Amino acid sequence: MIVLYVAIVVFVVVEGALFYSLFKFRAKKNPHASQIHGNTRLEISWTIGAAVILVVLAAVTFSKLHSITTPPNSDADGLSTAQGVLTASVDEPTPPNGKKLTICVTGRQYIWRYTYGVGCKTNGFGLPYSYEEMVAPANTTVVLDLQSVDVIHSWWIPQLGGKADAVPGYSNYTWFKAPKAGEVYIGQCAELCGRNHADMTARVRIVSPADYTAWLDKQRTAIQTSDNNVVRLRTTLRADGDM
Ligand SMILES: [Cu+2]
Repeated sequence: MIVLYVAIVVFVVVEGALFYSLFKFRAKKNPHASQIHGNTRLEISWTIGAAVILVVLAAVTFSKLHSITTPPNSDADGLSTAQGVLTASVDEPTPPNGKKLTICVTGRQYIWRYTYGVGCKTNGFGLPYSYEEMVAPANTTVVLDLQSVDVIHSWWIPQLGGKADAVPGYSNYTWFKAPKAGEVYIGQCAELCGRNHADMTARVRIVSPADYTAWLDKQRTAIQTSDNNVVRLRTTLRADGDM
């Protein structure tokens, strides 16, 4: 926005001078164009003016860079268990107070999987996970560790930040802090990843920290129940000689 405002001022001044000159010195009234030599004072001032604008924009950019690469702390009413679980990763972005919720986002043809509570380098076995829809607590700094198990995908929820590639064998990081429970943000894979690339959508549902904890428990139980059912089915099939 700062760049836009500066650009608007420059645009209005330049275009204003152009139209003023077109009108004031139009050929009908000035059949013989006057030949004037450079105006030293004018030339020096617009050179200095342009340089000052550049310096200001560079200063603003560098002062903001930190907030792009370093996530902010979670709010006081955020998820209290976002304790910054120790990971082996040294490049995972962490808020100044070290507390965050890490979610491993795995891209695969053609769906996103979310493992809650760890980065992708840690074995997330036994942890709750979900596909397609991510559930995240409000007012909490959520750091996403992005990876892929097949081809390159790209995580993109426009309202939660820029695109970040999910690459096999390599972690990319991004983060967001959503302010309001009840919001649903939608996005899609932004890297052509195969035949059903267009179907690879993603959704992030923001809930209150309490609802998040409750949802995690429910998800954990549901996964455990399904796993038990599979084991039981397998045992039955094996006993019947069908497997
Ligand atoms: Cu994809």
